[in-house]
Amino acid sequence: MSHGIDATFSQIKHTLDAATRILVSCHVRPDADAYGSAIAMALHLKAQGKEVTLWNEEGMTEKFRYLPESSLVQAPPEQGKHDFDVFLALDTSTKERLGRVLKATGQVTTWINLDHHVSNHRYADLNYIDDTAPATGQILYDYLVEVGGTITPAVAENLYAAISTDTGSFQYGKTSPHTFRLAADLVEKGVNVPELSRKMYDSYPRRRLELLKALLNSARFGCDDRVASFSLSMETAKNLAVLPEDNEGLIDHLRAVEGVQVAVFFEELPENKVRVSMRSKEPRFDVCKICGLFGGGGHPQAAGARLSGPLDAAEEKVLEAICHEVRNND
Ligand SMILES: [Mn+2]
Repeated sequence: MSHGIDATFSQIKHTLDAATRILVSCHVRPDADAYGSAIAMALHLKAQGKEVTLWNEEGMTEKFRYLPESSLVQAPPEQGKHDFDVFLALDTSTKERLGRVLKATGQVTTWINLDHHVSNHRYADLNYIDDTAPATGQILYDYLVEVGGTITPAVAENLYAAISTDTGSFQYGKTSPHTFRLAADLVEKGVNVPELSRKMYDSYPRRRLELLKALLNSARFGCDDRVASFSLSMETAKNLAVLPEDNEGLIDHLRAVEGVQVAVFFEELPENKVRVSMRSKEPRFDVCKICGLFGGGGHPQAAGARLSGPLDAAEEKVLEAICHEVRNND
């Protein structure tokens, strides 16, 4: 799967310096780390005078429009293929996770891949993968500091949103002293913490609460109450007019229960597919490994996979695999 090299920031900078047309992109079902990193990088490259295109399969979703300069994000065109000197993929562990962006991409001279997923396939010519970083936003911060890029207030807010959300508000295991120091630096560079936090965490549509009600009604506990799950059928999603981004973070309600080691969210998708998200409370229960059994990946404490339906059969299969893993790692 590996074609390219593990690159340094300075090799990446030299490649970007020599390029004119640069495509910046990030994974399908984007979160604030994907969008925030991509917008921050696009702003940096525009300031360098580059012709920057920023595509995500879904364009800009309603939920993340609070990110400064979010209108830079466009959906890829339905027709035609576009050539670029550099394709810069951020927070994206496999090429396939770029989705429809790939279809609109023609010739690319150099692929660059900056990411923090341990399961990254190193699919680019230049790969910079740091799985000790809690967010791709932190890697981007380190990059900008090393190459002497200017961190404007808009760049700072995008990076702060990326890091705050991917660390669960600076709580998860990979949150380091460096993470707190760079967050402080971003605040000095213009992040309005209360206002941005309100937009990130206290501005959900009521629809999301209705979805949570439905999900909690489907909650089940297994494996001696150490594995908690809930599921969303396409019928319920349709009845509540749920948008894909509405369910982000709801799984935390399951993980937050005392004694629960692994939380699981099952979502029925079209074409008899099921999307599974997992969160684990401790690194010894490695959900990236479990998701790997089903062709997925991610991080040891936050991972996902897609498998074939129907929903109830997928639930049984996955819950059994998780219980096995939990019991093996006591
Ligand atoms: Mn991330």
